[in-house]
Amino acid sequence: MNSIRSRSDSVRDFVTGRAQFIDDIPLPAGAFHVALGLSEWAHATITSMDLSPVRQAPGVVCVLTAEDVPGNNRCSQLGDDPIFAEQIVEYNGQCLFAVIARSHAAAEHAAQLAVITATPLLSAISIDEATLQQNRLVDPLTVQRGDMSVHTKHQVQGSIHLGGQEHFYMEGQIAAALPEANGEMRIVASTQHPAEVQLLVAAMLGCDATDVIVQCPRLGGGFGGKETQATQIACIAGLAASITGNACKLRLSRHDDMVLTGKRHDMRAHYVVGFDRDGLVSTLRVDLHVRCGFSADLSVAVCTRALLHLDNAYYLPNISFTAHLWRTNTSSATAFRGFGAPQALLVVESALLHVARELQIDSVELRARNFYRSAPADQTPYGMTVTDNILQRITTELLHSSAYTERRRAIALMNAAQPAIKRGIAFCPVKFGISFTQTHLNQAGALVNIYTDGSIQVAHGGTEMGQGLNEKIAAIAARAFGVSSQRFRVAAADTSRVPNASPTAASVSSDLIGRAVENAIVKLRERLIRVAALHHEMPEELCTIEDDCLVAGNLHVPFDQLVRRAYEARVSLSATGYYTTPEIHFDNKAMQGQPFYYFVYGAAVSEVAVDVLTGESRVLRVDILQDVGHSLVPDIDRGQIEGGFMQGLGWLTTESVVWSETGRLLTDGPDTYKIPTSSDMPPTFNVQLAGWSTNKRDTVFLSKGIGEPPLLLAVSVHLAIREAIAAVNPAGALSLSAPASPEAVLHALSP
Ligand code: MTE
Ligand code: LUZ
Ligand code: MOS
Repeated sequence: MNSIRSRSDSVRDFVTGRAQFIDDIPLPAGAFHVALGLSEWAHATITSMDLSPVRQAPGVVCVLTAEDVPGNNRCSQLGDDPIFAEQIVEYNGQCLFAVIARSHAAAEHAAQLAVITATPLLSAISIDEATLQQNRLVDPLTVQRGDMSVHTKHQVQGSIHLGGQEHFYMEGQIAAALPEANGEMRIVASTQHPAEVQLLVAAMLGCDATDVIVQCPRLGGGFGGKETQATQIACIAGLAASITGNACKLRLSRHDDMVLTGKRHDMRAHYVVGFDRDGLVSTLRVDLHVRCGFSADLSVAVCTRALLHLDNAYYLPNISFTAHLWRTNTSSATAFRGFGAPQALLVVESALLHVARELQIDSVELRARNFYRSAPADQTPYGMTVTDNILQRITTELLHSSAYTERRRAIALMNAAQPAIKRGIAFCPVKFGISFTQTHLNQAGALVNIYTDGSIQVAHGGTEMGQGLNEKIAAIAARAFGVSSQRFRVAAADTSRVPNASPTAASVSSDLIGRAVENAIVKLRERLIRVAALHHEMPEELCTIEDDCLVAGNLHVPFDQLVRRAYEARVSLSATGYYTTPEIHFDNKAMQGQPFYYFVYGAAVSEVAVDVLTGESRVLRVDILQDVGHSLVPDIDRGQIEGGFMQGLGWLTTESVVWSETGRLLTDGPDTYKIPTSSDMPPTFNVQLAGWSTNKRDTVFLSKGIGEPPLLLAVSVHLAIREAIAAVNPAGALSLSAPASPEAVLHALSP
């Protein structure tokens, strides 16, 4: 069979440049293009908006503002994200109006011609300003356990600043809207959450969800940046199409994408850690001060996941973790791979580094002493028992395969002899919780259709963004059915095929969707076997499907024939599947429960060289040992580990998000914002899957989610840079901020 498969075909298409993204899809002749007019004030009352120069510009069809929205002028379920700002603008870059024109260039040109006046209001750009103004988004979130007043022999404290991160997906935010002859509005969008786009486009148009169909063929990367914030783009394209009755496309320029949409949450963190002579941590207090931007978006969920990862791999008997969510006049910080957990990890690992330095204990030894162990040292601060910890074995194997101890010794000698270039080596373990912490999101549906030629279509509500979901789903479907993966075509996400899907996020998609697809396939398999058993007068227990055949005793019937027989016997060849994660529950107020179905574990050892004269650093070697349970598709998992690590490396070394004091984003293009390139890959990069690992939970073929956890491994690089700095200035190394830019490194080096 020669059907198109998901990844095998995508890979070829990516490499040859033939893969179609939304901007490549031909639109009906005469389609219009949309561009946005953005605020230049961080916080202001708009006093006048003269759009006549925009309307009169060549090629312009019309201009849209809040007044043109027939329904709800909101693009978030919480309701605090206007599609178009009304009287007040809340950040520099916020959308004020949209221009519809006959060409993309005409729309972009006209969008610059508005004459707007405004009266500035008091603004809070930085976390410090928001703190001074007590500009809280919500009350602080806290997780607490034990007694923080217990006496500890030693105590140290410190502060660290962690920067944000721009998603820099290759395909920027884009949506096309096509009014259908029957009155439906079809939206083709680069979104991780088609179902939410459907709901909010319908609310915006003042129609029902059944009147809107959202499709997502693929994304050229999402990384969390299209979990909620693709919705505004789709709403504006939908409004333009509804008002003009014509197909309309909105593709943001990279500049507009960067200033309009939110990024990873940056934070200022403070820790106080109490410990005994052996380095066993007894108390840990952490305060996270978080820049959330102008609206709530996913900030509460992000901060919740941050608090639930401040323990990382360690049993910390007495803790008090607080997140302060500050509202600022900047774009609304949003989901980004790891969802608060990477920030939390850097904070707790900084605290442990501090303890190791204070006691002069090797930091690997110190970490291992504090690992989760057997009861009662298997209790997380949020009341969940860690039952699947494999970090001891991962640590032992990785230290051995990376020759950590020998290299550490050699580096100490090298540093003593070398004044200008200092090396550092560091180990970092990662434990990452899998499941949405909003328990209700842990559900998925699927639709499996067998056609009478024996080919099979699998539809699900997830989106393919390069993480290889569709290839994994095809592999799961083939295994569950007992037929070859060549038979399957995994359909593009479409809200009219599988409704009410959760966002493709939290690394759970292969778990949830895989099980939903399996559930549908079990039904179809049973039906086919019943048909065969009746036909061949065999007991059902003796019939099975394997290797593309029905097998019953000595009988082998090709799958196509079996399907044909079932069709003639008038048996349905279509089934839906559904899955919800069992056992999990979480009380978001008390911050207690079992929010995660299981944990994914991994560890990295990274070695860096730091030029103490320029502050530049370079990663020389990285060794990773990563748990993926039973890998569904090892090549994909390896790609996720390498890619996730590199994305984390960028966050912690070269990527700086900088706003001016007046709230203008200064890093608004690739010239000022530096993501890693292929030349930043560590020259030695050893990635091993822990092939012996399994999943103690009943996940699909005992696999584990892998999309986000490897990003956290890059914390080892930040720790290694601090080890190198410590060879010059031990105290400065502790407070190195992230990213470890040359400026930050020089600052940490200076006494
Ligand atoms: N990999 C690629 N190539 N592109 C992406 O956009 N997103 C990441 C991760 N890996 C992403 C990626 C994020 S943020 C998540 S949550 C997961 O993929 C989502 O997909 P999954 O649930 O199938 O793992
Ligand atoms: N999105 C979300 C996420 O809504 N809830 C989560 O818990 C989550 N975790 C990771 C990434 N995205
Ligand atoms: Mo990923 S941050 O859950 O989209």
